[in-house]
Amino acid sequence: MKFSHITDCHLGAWKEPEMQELNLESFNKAIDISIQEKVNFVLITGDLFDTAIPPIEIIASCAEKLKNLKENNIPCYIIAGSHDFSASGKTIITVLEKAGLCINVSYNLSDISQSVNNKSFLDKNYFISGLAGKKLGLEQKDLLNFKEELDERKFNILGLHTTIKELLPKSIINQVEKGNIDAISAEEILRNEKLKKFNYFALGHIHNQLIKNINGKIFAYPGALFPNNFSEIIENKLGNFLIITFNEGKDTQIEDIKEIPIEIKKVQFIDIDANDLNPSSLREKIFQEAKNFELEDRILAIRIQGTIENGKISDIEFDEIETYFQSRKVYCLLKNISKLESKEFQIQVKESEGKTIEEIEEHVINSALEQKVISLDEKTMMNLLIKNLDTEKIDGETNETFANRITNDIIHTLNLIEIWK
Ligand SMILES: [Mn+2]
Repeated sequence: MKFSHITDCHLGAWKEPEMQELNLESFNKAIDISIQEKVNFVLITGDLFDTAIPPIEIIASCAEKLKNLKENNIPCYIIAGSHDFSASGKTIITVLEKAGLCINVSYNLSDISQSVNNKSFLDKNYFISGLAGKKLGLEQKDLLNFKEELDERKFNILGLHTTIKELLPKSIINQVEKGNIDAISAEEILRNEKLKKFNYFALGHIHNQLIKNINGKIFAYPGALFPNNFSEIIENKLGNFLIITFNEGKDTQIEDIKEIPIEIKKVQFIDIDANDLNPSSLREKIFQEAKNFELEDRILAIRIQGTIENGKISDIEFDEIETYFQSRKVYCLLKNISKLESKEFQIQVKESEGKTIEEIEEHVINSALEQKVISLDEKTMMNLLIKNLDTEKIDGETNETFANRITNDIIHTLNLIEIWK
């Protein structure tokens, strides 16, 4: 028998429509490959969606694809992750499940016994249970409370959406040991008499592909199905999932783990050092560097970092840069300027050191007045607004009255009473 292990699709995550489209396409492709490969079932180990209630068009696209699986009689098992899980239990996965498009095998820690009694597995050669990931990871002690008896004649799979210590790189394991990162220990899981009867630990949450045999059991993160942000685009470039083959019958074990990369678009990464440049020489440098690459129909990820010598970040003509790349026919331009600074800004920050918030506010308003960006009247009004907004809820005040009080104060300050009526 074989199954697809897919995780961290994060459908709906990207704000760029082009990237959102690729994200959906990657899911469609993974399902198409699973059908072609005639897998017996699909298991999604969390974060299918980026939020518990995603936009309608995202749900619709996903539901349409899950229907393909159903038409091919391939069950789709799912556990909720940390993104599509909500504490109140309100997740769109419930809707998909009620429509018969998937089977949620993740249980609350209190009713995990339900999983062993799940009728979906009565006549099957395999059994799946899982725990939903929570916003802050799941509790190791709750997991270790697993008390159900597994049928060892079956291939038993445990889906977990969490961080497993032993799979992390050494540098991060140190952080776990210092207590800076929460993680669950695989060795501890395997010391538990009940849990060690699972054959395959189907993991999600970590977006890199990490697979390890620990004491004869496989712990596997397939890697995210689609890169989820700028750094994943430049580091991972593409998404992945796994197809696992296991034998049936008495001596059930894994025969093969196949890594399936999903590449829909090529990615070109350009790293620009902005040190000692000004907004216009920076723009020229970007154009110069870009000449070296084939960009048509590619995702272009540009990272600009460093400190520009003169001018402000806002003086960089990003519109013009975008127009240039449109003419080069890039599929989508992603730019990261989170580590780009200007000398001017650094001086401002230095000047603010050791000052109180009020002093900084006064300084900013006064220099705006000096540069004639605002008038004296506007300065007076700004000070009043700052005062209006610098308030907190009074004991016993409801949200509604609190909001009304602030709104009324501002209407008076801005002289809007006539208009407001
Ligand atoms: Mn995730």
